Amino acid sequence: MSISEAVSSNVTFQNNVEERLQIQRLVEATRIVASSAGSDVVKGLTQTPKSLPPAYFYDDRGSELFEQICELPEYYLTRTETAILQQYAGEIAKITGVCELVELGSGSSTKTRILLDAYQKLGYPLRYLPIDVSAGILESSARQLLVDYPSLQVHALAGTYELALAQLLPTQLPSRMICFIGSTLGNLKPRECDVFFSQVTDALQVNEYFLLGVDLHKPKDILEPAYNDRQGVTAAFNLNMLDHLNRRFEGNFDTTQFEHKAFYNETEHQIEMHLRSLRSQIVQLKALNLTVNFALGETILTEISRKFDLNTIQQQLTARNLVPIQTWTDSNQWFGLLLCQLRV
Ligand code: AVJ
Repeated sequence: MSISEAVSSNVTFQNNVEERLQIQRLVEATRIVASSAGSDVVKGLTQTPKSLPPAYFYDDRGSELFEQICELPEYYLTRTETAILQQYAGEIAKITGVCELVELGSGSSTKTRILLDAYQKLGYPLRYLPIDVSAGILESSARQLLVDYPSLQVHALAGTYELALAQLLPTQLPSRMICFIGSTLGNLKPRECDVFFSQVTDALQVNEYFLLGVDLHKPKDILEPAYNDRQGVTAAFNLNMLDHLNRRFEGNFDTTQFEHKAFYNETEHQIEMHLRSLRSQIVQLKALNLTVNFALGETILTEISRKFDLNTIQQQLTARNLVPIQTWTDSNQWFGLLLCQLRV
């Protein structure tokens, strides 16, 4: 190939990336949401005990820190789920046939590549709709995917799951699979799970698919180190939520005056992550017109990470018409991957 040919094919290639990429910012496009932005923060910080929604972990910095968590030796979740996906992605693609992939909380889309590879291997057209609250990671990972998968079409949605699921257009391929991997379901309380499942079923046609990854029950001495890593990345991730609120809502949280606390609540089968105030202090969030008092030792619950029992979650999904047609797990039974199909 001559230099001029190489240059022009490169130009075509770049143009082609733009042609195959669409990014829609749901947060900014929707007026109702803009005006209520932060009301969940006000609600959480004015109630007792205090709490904050885990979605606020994921500004661009938080998404980077989460990527580092996934690599930690103590954080077995990503590694275990990746191995299950690597083993069964081909089977998943064969079962679903040609299908559009919608991913909730796509982040870096690293695990999604395993699925895309499987569909590509079968010669299927690739259409991917990543959804994430962090617009930065959404755009950079979409661009990288388009370079690596020359026939891929990406329609990225920046915003919350609720908003994105409610706004999905009819699929352009014969079927659709909504992917919710990584055990993010664990962030939802049981009642919130029910609401979420009905949002999923509303976004699917009968016989379409829901791929769910869940972290399973296991001993405390494996769970607790995964959320208290030796390098302190999880602590930085937890504390970054306060920095995020400072940036977003003109706040003055002093992150040196809070500490990370994570433990397994064995009765509820959930990891709880808290930020504990190291002194009595007053914090202001100007943009929200909010003043918050903290007592010494008072905590903010920033996340629950529920651990599931496979039989129970299968029954719950079936009760919501999301019938598990195939369930895979690793040899330790640490993590579960469920392929469900919407039935009437
Ligand atoms: C992305 C919600 C699955 O609960 O393990 C990692 C988030 N929090 N370390 C989890 C998280 C602390 C993670 N999820």
